[in-house]
Amino acid sequence: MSHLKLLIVGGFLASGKTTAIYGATKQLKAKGYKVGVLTNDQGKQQVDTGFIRSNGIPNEEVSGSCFCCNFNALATGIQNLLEVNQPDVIFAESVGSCTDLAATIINPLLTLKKGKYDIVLSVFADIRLLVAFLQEEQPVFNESVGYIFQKQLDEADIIIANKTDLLSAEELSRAKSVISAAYPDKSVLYQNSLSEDGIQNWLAACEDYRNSDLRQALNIDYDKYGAGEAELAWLDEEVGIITQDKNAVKTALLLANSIYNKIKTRNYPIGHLKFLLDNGQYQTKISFSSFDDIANRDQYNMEESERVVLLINARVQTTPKELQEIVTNAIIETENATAGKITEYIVSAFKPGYPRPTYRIIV
Ligand SMILES: Nc1nc2c(ncn2[C@@H]2O[C@H](COP(=O)(O)OP(=O)(O)O)[C@@H](O)[C@H]2O)c(=O)[nH]1
Ligand SMILES: [Mg+2]
Repeated sequence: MSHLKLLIVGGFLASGKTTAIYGATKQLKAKGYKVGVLTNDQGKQQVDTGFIRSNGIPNEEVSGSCFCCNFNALATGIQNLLEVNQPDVIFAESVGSCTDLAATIINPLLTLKKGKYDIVLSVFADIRLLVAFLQEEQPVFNESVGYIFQKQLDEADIIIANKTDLLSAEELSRAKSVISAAYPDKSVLYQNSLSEDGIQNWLAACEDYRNSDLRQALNIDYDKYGAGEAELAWLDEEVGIITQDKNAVKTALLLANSIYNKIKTRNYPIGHLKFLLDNGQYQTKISFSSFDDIANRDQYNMEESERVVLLINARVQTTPKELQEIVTNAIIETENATAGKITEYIVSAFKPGYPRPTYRIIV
């Protein structure tokens, strides 16, 4: 790699951005490259940041705002990674409900730091959600959320139709014809981000991509975009679980499942529902989405313990109040069912504000 690559990784909630970044950092490190990851969320306690750091990857976090609405924190994060670790490749994962990155991130970076690095915007989409969206099937999310999903893909340098392993060969071939017909001029990768080959292929596509020009800005209605953002309530919460008979991990998993089941029962579409489970020695990430009936756990070997801390990040199409009530009720029920003691430490439930980017550079 001749000079710094800044790989901006966008795309909808739970599309697989962090998974792909993690896989890519492993491959790059094995080849002797230095990497850094910028994580970002509007909440303050981020599962992704915990996950990246627990894997020993140099990290800077932008919290409390998306990259575009706090461009200076993004620029500082990049600078800090450069000064401390001199990475060859920096991955910057944007908030899953964020779009207009070409005009608000890439163009300002290219304008301020002319020629210093190559930028590639990869936009991930869960292939199942993408096909459902393009075929105008019963939408999973409401129209303004769908608007964000569409705008994200429209501005991609490279589209990653991800999680191909979850389709049969026949479904995949149908999906490919629907997607390529919708994006005839885009470079589209059909990817399984859990496989080394998939990640290798993505890195090769990013390496080959050369475009140092300012990007074409999206034609976007910020009122509609802001409405979509506000549809998805946010909850960040840290809970402590203490048990007497060493089954805090099991209790935490029961709690995670109970929260998921309560949201599902109410038919609230899930943007993401993810947990970072920490038993004092190890951390493991657990994710749910609207499609999955079972949780995806990124590691399965967590040892039982008397106490654990569970960090919860939820983005769900409902009100913050209801989301908070669901979690509180799940905690009470889990406590009653297990005799564990569950304490809510830090809770924050909100709707993101109107997106007001620091810069918007249009060509
Ligand atoms: N089967 C499958 N699961 C995936 C793939 N990529 C990501 N996932 C899972 O999708 C969930 C959300 O992934 P994550 O990387 O957190 O998504 P993000 O919100 O876009 O960063 C996790 O449970 C991942 O293990 C993939 O290619 N195939
Ligand atoms: Mg992520």
